[in-house]
Amino acid sequence: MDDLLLIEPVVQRFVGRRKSVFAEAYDPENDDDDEGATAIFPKTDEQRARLTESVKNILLFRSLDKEQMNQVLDAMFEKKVVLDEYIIRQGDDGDNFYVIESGVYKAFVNEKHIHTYNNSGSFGELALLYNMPRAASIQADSEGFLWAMDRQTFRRILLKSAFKKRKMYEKLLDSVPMLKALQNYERMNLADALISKSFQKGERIIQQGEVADGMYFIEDGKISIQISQDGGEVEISQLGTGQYFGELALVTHRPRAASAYALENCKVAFLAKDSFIRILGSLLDIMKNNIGQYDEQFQSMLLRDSNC
Ligand code: 1OR
Ligand code: 1OR
Repeated sequence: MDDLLLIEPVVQRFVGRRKSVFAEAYDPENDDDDEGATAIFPKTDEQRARLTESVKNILLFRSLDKEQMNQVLDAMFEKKVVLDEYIIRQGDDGDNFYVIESGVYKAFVNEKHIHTYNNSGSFGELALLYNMPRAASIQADSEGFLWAMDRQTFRRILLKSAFKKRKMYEKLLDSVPMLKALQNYERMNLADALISKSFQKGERIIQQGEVADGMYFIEDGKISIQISQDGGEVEISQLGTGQYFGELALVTHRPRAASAYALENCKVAFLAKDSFIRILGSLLDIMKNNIGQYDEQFQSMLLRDSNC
């Protein structure tokens, strides 16, 4: 019973829908849990190659520089996993962060299956980032190999950069209506994946007809969407802060349907195609619905123009 009382508030924080977990009073700058020397685990070339491959797509590592990345690679150690083994138990203190090299792992909150990791990804970051008990249990559904990093090293290398990024995108992600449908945990992963880009007034961000590499959320500034017509380009819409563009080609698997220009100096957050598929997959229906409205908007635009 005592255990349950301990676990509930934690789970609530990360599984609740609309409550922001970014707005933590917790300040990593005032946390001295990140002191101490980093353990180094020597690796063969073959091990290092496997590890490098496993961490390639870990979103939390995206903001690390080369030196920090090397520290991460040095500090990780291999862990063999047997079928049905519990790697993490909900409510425990956090010891390690794990990156999956191989194997299938299931996540449970209060015994309810909430997620399956299939031979890729990572888990165990929440308890270490927020200094809280484990929010979920993770059990192996096959044999496998994990790469682990101890709590001190994780916090020393990753805490500040991860926090900075999650905080930075808090306002933006809160301002995009479509993203309200994401769970808090998914929104945090999205923050890890975003990359800020700036464009000067007049600069082209997307060119009609090109292959898509990702989509954009507007942090600040105005964007003009234009389509080619009679050898020139005509504006079909303008977008501002909190709106997004460049999702259409990713959803339809077709070339860019329009071009996008910065109408003033703009700041946008870019979400690469691979992260889009992983994180926003659950929003595909909402996006398709919004895309359906492009046609209606266009038709009413034509009608308006012909009435002028
Ligand atoms: P941790 O250190 O709390 C358990 O240990 C880990 O399970 C946790 O870090 C995450 O890495 C991982 N909500 C919370 N934690 C999750 C979730 C999750 N999925 C995986 N973990 N949700 C699933 C969202 C698809 C929300 C549950 C409703
Ligand atoms: P994309 O990946 O095709 C161009 O790259 C982006 O412009 C597109 O995703 C949308 O995000 C955005 N038709 C097509 N794309 C549009 C439209 C649009 N509006 C914004 N985009 N129409 C606008 C109607 C007002 C219909 C025109 C035929």
